[in-house]
Amino acid sequence: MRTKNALSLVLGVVALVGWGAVASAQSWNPTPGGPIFNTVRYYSAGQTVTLETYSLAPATADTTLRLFRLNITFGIINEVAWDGDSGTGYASKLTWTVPAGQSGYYRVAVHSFFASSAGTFSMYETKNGTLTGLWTHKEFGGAVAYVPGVTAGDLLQTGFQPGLQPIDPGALNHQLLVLDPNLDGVTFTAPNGPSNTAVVVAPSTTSHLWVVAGALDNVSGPLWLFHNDAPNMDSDIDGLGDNLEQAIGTCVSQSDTVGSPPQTCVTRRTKDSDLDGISDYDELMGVDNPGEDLPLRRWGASPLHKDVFAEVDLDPGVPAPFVLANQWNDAGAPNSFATRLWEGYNDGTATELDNPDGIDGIHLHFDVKGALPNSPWLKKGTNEAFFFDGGGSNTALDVCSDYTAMSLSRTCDAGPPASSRSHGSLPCGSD
Ligand SMILES: [Ca+2]
Ligand SMILES: [Ca+2]
Ligand SMILES: [Ca+2]
Ligand SMILES: [Ca+2]
Repeated sequence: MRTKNALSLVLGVVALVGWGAVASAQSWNPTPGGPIFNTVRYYSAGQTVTLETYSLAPATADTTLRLFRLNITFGIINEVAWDGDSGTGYASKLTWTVPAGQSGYYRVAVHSFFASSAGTFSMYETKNGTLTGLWTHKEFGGAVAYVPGVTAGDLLQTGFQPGLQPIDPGALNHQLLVLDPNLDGVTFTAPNGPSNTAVVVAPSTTSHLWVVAGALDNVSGPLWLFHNDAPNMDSDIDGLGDNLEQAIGTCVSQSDTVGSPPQTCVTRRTKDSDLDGISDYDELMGVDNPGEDLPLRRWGASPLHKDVFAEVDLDPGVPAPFVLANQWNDAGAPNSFATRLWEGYNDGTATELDNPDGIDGIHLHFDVKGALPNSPWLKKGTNEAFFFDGGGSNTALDVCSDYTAMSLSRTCDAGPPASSRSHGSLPCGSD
């Protein structure tokens, strides 16, 4: 019951290569088209379990059905059965008898290999012929990447679609299902990484793995999958593996070069290839400190281009906040504060600014979350890389009070009581 699916997978990979989704051997840009549906069930030894999908829609929808035995922590999984097309049409059906001693929790997963075969399905479950479960009109999706040359310990981790243009923000809340060369499932994870990305540690060294990426929300857009070899080879100890950095063009080590014309990385901090003060890792994977979850790539950061992130806070002392609000309008609003600032930062050439990607200007990104509450004029617009919700902006008064309460040493330049802090050069801000 596996042959049809294996065949469609091979054909699909040919199609993947054909439309260029395989960007390199270290990164891929799949569009999941939906979530990897999964649910946990309890099965008892001796029971014969049947699961079958049906009523697939649209006509191109093609389920793959998998059954995993869970360990007590629901983490490490062992696939006990899977099926591609044994149901009606492209639907799936499997029957499995629980062996002696294997009573316990099992995960049932339904996915596609390509966005083009995602859709909705219904499914029933029987135990010894008695109907015990029914799911109707559930979404499923998933897109596959072929990951060659995997060493045990390597990280397979998702990232966001870069938000450099007014575009679909891409898939959010990522899932990863890892399959071995025989297409057997070896591990599955719901969002477990920074900003609800997904990270899987390769369990063993192998010629290749198949990785199915899913997305719980905002399913229309793509995500990125990175094969990060850092745990095995990271010469500059920045959290990005040598092979990954080689592929994306950032500094691998001090003997490396970056940009065009090539410049030696000796004069650069190899952990910060574009010398903008944000590390290569943070620009690609985001910041994941306690209480600080910053998907910088989604907000437009590039490890090969200078970026400035500015938090916009409201000074409650301004007598007419709406005047200020009117100045923080959407990108491109003529002569607004935001646009004038953006134009100033966008002035220099790539050579003058030493941007490794060869693109002029410094990219300026504004965190405007809550800076101007209830303002009818403030809009984030469609370009999240210009205006984004970093979750940290506020009125300057509140933020400074927070810092005082938290006994942090960072100085503030606004808000009472003045006696409790010095007037420093840093503006108030929580991120
Ligand atoms: Ca590195
Ligand atoms: Ca680096
Ligand atoms: Ca940087
Ligand atoms: Ca940058």
